[in-house]
Amino acid sequence: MKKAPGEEPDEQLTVTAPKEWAAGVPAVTHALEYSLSETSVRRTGVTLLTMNQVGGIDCPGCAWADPSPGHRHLNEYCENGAKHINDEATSRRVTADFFRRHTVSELGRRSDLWLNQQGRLTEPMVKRPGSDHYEPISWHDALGLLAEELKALGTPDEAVFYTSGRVSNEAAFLLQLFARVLGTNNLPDCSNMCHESSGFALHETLGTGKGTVSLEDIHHADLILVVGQNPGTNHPRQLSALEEAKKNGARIIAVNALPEAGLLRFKNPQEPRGVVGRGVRIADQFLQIRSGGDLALFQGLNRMLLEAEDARPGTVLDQEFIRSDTSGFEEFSRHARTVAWEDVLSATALTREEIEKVRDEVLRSERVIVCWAMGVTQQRHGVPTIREIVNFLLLRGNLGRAGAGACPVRGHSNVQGDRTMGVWEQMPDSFLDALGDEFGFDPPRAHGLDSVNSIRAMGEGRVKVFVGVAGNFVRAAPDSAVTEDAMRRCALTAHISTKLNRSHTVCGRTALILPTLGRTERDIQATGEQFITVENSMSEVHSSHGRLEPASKVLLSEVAILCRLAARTLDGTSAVPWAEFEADYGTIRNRISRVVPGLHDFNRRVARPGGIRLPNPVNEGVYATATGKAMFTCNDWEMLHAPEGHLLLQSLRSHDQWNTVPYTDNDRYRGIHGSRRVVLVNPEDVTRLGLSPGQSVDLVSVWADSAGRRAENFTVVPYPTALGCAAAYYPETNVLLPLDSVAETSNQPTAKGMVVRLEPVVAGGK
Ligand SMILES: Nc1nc2c(c(=O)[nH]1)N[C@H]1C(S)=C(S)[C@@H](COP(=O)(O)OP(=O)(O)OC[C@H]3O[C@@H](n4cnc5c(=O)[nH]c(N)nc54)[C@H](O)[C@@H]3O)O[C@H]1N2
Ligand SMILES: Nc1nc2c(c(=O)[nH]1)N[C@H]1C(S)=C(S)[C@@H](COP(=O)(O)OP(=O)(O)OC[C@H]3O[C@@H](n4cnc5c(=O)[nH]c(N)nc54)[C@H](O)[C@@H]3O)O[C@H]1N2
Ligand code: SF4
Ligand SMILES: [Mo]
Repeated sequence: MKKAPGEEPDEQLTVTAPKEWAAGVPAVTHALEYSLSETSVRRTGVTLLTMNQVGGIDCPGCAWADPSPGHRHLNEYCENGAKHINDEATSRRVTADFFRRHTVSELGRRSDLWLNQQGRLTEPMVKRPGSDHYEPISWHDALGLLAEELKALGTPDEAVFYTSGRVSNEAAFLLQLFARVLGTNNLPDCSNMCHESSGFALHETLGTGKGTVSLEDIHHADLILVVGQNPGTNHPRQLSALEEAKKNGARIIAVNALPEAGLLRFKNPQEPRGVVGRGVRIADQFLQIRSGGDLALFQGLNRMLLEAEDARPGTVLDQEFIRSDTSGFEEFSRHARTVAWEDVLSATALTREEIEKVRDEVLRSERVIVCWAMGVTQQRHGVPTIREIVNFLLLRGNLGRAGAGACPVRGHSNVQGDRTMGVWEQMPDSFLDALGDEFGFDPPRAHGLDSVNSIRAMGEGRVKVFVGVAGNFVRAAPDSAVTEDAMRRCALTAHISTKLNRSHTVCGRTALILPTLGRTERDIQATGEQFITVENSMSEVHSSHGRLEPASKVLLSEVAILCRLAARTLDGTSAVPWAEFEADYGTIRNRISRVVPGLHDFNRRVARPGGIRLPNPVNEGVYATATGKAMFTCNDWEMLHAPEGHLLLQSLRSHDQWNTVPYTDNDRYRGIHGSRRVVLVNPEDVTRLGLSPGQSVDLVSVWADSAGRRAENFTVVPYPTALGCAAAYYPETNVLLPLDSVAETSNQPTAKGMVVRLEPVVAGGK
């Protein structure tokens, strides 16, 4: 039985053998069990029936794409999509009475799971300076209080506006507009902690931060590499797409520190044969890589491809594509040949034969796609790793043609759209020029603060007001103790949220909870019912229509809250028609049409089934890079090293959580039940470190500042992870991740590459 100090006790931990397959009947039954315990049957049924259908609700879960309209199943959602929907559609409510019964300090001792289970937030609340209680406040007074605080700042740069990727395009566009009219680019977002490394690497080498493939491309690839990604849990319908690709003859290679369930076998719940039998084998080859070894792997692979071309000139590389579409090949080719095999093998913990097998698969394949996610981006070398993946694709011209390309698999359902709408602290001048022209103002040009730098600025008193639109910044951010201290130094923290989380309990001197409609809910404004739009990982923009009655009559939409806040703060000094925007979201989309390239005629085009696919210039052979071509790059690395007696720790998601929000204490596919305070360690490492299965340990992270960050009371679970590499859940381990431990250039926290030691907990105290 494991618990953090002050937390309510967990159930007893039980560990069973990890599953080899994902999805299938148990998955569906499990989702229904969850929904029945969380919400009324009617609310569940209404939401699920319209989920991911044309004219229905876009799943608020991950950003995986829907099949094209004629090809959707009746139940076009996965187990986890059903859980996310039901978590929002819960019939439980957090009322003013709840806050009378619980002090803020008491809520601060509750677990993430407990806070989320209390249900939907129902009315605006304020915590005043010196008080330990939230109390009700009217919308008028709440927004007035926040507006006054913003107006009183010495400079607008003393405020930050955080967003998380569940926010709609319309709300995201208004948020960045408000921040910029106010005068700041301080727009940190969850993307800073998610795919920032992808954005930086792809922008530099290809001139666009987005992936280049469509779902159709996945279906028609010959070879797909799934790198640092756990689709069975985090993008379950990606498995249906991989299954379809296999039916069409594709081969699949999984590169992961863990043998994740869905990567090995998949039982498709949509197909009769998914119900019985062993399902389809997904990965033809599984490379169990050492943490942070992916750059070395791709470099080794690229060297092998160059050498294969040397041996059989004109048969391996796409020389014509290299000549017409790329720059930097010669230098890259010289550099790649210097990579030492012993370095590659020790950094990857793979054998040369395993990498040769990948090379042979590549040589047999006309069309290759690389998919990747957090196992790659949340590493110190995340950016150069993705640059090396681009080198790999360029060598054989696997770009800009059907069935080939780069596929960074996005997390939140609209995280990509938020960026398209201008939520980024470093938007280029072309966007700022268009925004300024449209609304008649001069947007600030200096880059704003990202997530990590916002924490520094709050900690140093340079930022005084934190406004969060969705998300749970305090738990998502690294270095929990440092982040919490930074939040507490703010004069005011305000959160536009659907559900209670720790960010509401670790707050500034004044704190506001501004409860909002969820995506599942009907959104009625002065001109009638509204819909919102989102963009998935494959650049498809489509509408989402809420169907449920709102959780409370008092809730306002995100758009309404932002419009009223902006109008109050800017006091009629801006020419932006905030009231018109609130009344009719179509008027916001008209403006987006004129500011965002590719979204012209937005309202008309988004009404078509399937919506709009934003063009990717790379697929037209246009590269907005420094050389005007797709760029080969030379990438150096240093192996991620854990000193003797230490392990490399990755923090990851269980099957039963949505980011910072655990739904239960179980992780079914990994065989963990009843506790999240577990550390998965290779059995050989358990023995080597003198530990025993089931033993209680503290995780202590090692960093240059020797601050001795500690996460207490974890149970050692022997697990088939790569040797020397351990895994434990996020956000419980964020306390271990130093604020300064970030990926080169992207400044993204290295949540997959921590160095830790496991200290046995001595019975009776330390
Ligand atoms: N159910 C559910 N779905 C989700 C989310 C959720 O919390 N719950 N979150 C959403 C969000 S915001 C995101 S960003 C995505 C995240 O989707 P993922 O990136 O799949 O999420 P993680 O759980 O962080 O898993 C990362 C994977 O990388 C592997 N890995 C770790 N280190 C390395 C390494 O050095 N090299 C390689 N090759 N592999 C490594 C891990 O073993 C793990 O399988 O999921 C989205 N979907
Ligand atoms: N150690 C470690 N840290 C990580 C990661 C990791 O793998 N390891 N992953 C990182 C990644 S990839 C990400 S994306 C971030 C996630 O960071 P965030 O996006 O900030 O976190 P979430 O847990 O998704 O936020 C959940 C909260 O969002 C609010 N919410 C949900 N739906 C809505 C809505 O429709 N509207 C509004 N206004 N609010 C809503 C609810 O109040 C809920 O409590 O965490 C990052 N942090
Ligand atoms: S794969 Fe992602 S978007 Fe699709 S239903 Fe599942 S959680 Fe929702
Ligand atoms: Mo994410």
